Parts: sequence; structure tokens; C-alpha cells
Amino acid sequence: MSFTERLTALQQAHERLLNRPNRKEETGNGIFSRYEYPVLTAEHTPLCWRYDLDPATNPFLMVRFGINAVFNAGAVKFNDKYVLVARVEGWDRKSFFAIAESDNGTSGFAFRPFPLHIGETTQPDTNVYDMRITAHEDGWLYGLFCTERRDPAATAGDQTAAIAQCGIVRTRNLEQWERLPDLKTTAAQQRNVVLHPEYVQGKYMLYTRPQDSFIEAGKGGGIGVGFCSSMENAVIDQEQVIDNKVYHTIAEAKNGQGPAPIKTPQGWLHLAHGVRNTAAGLRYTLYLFMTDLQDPAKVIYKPAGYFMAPEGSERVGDVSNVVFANGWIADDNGQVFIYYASSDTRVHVATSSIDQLVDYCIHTAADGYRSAASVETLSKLIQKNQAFSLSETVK
Ligand code: M1P
Repeated sequence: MSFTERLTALQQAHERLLNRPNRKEETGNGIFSRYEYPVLTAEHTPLCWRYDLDPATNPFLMVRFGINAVFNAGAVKFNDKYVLVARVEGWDRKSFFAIAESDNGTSGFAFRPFPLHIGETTQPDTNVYDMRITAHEDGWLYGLFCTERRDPAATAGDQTAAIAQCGIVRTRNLEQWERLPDLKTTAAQQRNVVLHPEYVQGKYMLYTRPQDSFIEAGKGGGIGVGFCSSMENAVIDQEQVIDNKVYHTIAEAKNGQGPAPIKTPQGWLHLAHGVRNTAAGLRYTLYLFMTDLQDPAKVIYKPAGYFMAPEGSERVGDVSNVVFANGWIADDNGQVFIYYASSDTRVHVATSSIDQLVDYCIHTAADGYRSAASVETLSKLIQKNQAFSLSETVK
């Protein structure tokens, strides 16, 4: 195949991928609906990112900058577009951020020409990932993300020990980004830090995830909250864990806030991830909970177990058995677009509504933390259903 033939084939395949319609699953579980295709993958990245298109310098038209995965995307509605700030990871294992946008939220996501230039602090980041976008009532769009650097205390032979902290950027137009100093807290490490969209008692409120070491949460590992007076020099002196990890639950190992919570008349709606141990390694699922409108640090509803777990092909990828979400968009008509990534490889969408998600939170039984309590919950449901005529298939 000549250079030109190969380029044409690549361009046609890319066009087809970007223009592919996405189909909503038919029945679903009543809580949300999945879609047939992922909305973003490594193959969605522009060809001019991956190939040197000059036949003189790249006669074989080979990949010059490999993209390994596109996942864990922050999300915001901006100028009527559904905007994802995706984590793009190269073959070199470094992640960076790039914006992809769509007119309908479920298909046609196309990357902007360049990745984000977010700047660095005096302590350069080795790796950045998982940005949460918050449109704060102060007028800025903030992006809080994880910045990772090698642990300075690591021995020469240990090239894995890292320190994770929360990096902060802000923008008004999603084009120029201002890098602010990293968040300071008393915890050794932080991941999954998210800014609440409103002031709480005159302060910025942040969801945190204090942890003792890089992978293991240790004494930390729950979703915490902390307050600070300024985002230009964000310092949290005290963190209070509002949703802890618990033995023999989907969040026994650690958990973390997903995107910023959505305000509803019944309370703040939160999407989070929980991590449990298995013989095959860690398993990441998503769960929902609600907090009090006046006191977002007070959990008022928390259904038992997971809201979404990896299914089918979602279960396989670079880090298998993972669903992770750091972006969702609630439209004015109440429709909710949940952008979740599977197995650290690609981004999907699921749709629901505020009414469905709130109903799910309020009317799904809480975890009883014992098998007998689960049997009790199930028996009550069966008992109640005796009063209703069931479908012909149920005798
Ligand atoms: O590999 C699964 C996820 O692991 C981390 O999440 P957490 O901080 O909760 O352990 C993050 O690195 C995340 O990006 C990744 O998807």
C-alpha cells in the first residue's frame, strides 16, 4: 500500500469512527441506560497526533506518538456542547488532558486540535490525571486533578514509589488555563480531590481522599471534606471523613468522590467509586449517595452496594475489572449524562435523569452489613410483591 493509499484508509476509518451513531440499550435496569459504543477511545485521537504526515520524514506512515488509552474524563456543558476533559495516556505511560466535545452528549465526540497546556508549578509533575471540572459560583471553572511525582524518599532501586497530590487549574473559556499552587493538606497523599460547586459557610469546600501511601489507603481511604478560604493558595488544615471504607462492602479497600455533586431539591447527588479486593486483584465499581442541601458533609441516603459495575467488554483493558467516573452532566431538562471509563482504557456514556437517580438513592435499602440483613431486605420486597400480579413467567 502506498503512503497515500494508507493515509486515505486511515482517514476514512477515523471519519467513520467519529460519525458512528450510538444506540441506547433497550431495557436497562430502570436506573440508567448504557450505550452500545464507547464515546472516546485511543482511536478517536486525531491522526495528526499519532502520525507524522510528511512522506519525506515518515515514508512508512508509522505511528510516531502512540496513544495507549483515553479514559477518566471530567465533564462540563459549555456553550451548548458536551465537553469532556479526557485523560489521554501515551505509549510512554504519561497522561495529559485533552478536550473532546459533542453536540448531543452520546456520539460524535471530536478532539480539539491541541491537548491542554496547563503549566507546571516549581515542582514539575511526572504524571497528571483524572481532572474533575467544577463550575463554581465564584465564576471560574476549576479543574482539580492528580499530580504524581517520584517519592524523594524512595531508594535508588525503587522506581515505583510515588507521591500523589491535588493539582489545581482554572479557566473561564476552556482555552486559557491558569495553574494554581497544589492543594496543601496534612495527609501524606491525596487523590480524587473535587471542588464543591457552591461556597459552604463562606468557604470553598473540597472532597478529599487522604491516604497514607500511593496505592494502599492505609488509615485514610474514605471520602473526606475540608474547607479553605482561597483557591489561589488552597490549604486545608482539617479533613473530616464523611463516607468511610467499610469491611466486606464494595468499598472495603478505598473509595473516592467522582465528579462534583449535582444539586437536586432533595439533596446533593454524589457519584463515587468503591474499591474491593478479590483474588484477581482490585475491583472498582461506582456507587451513589446523597448529602444534605444545607450541610453537604452530612450523608442522608446511601443505597447498598454498587450502582454500576463493569460488564462484558468493559471488564477487560489495561487495568481490568474497573469502572471509574469523574464526569457527569445534568441538563436543564433533568437528563443526566454519566461519563464512565472502563478498565482504564476507554470512555462510555450512560444516561439517566435526576428523578431516577434520586428515586434510586431514596428508595434503595441501605447496606445492613450482614447476610441476614440482606435476606431481611429481600424478603420484605418479596412479601410486598405478593400483592401484585406478576408476569406470566413468574409462578
Ligand atoms: O486503576 C484504577 C484507578 O486507580 C486509581 O484510583 P484510586 O485513586 O481510587 O485508587 C486512579 O489512578 C485512577 O486513575 C484509576 O482509574
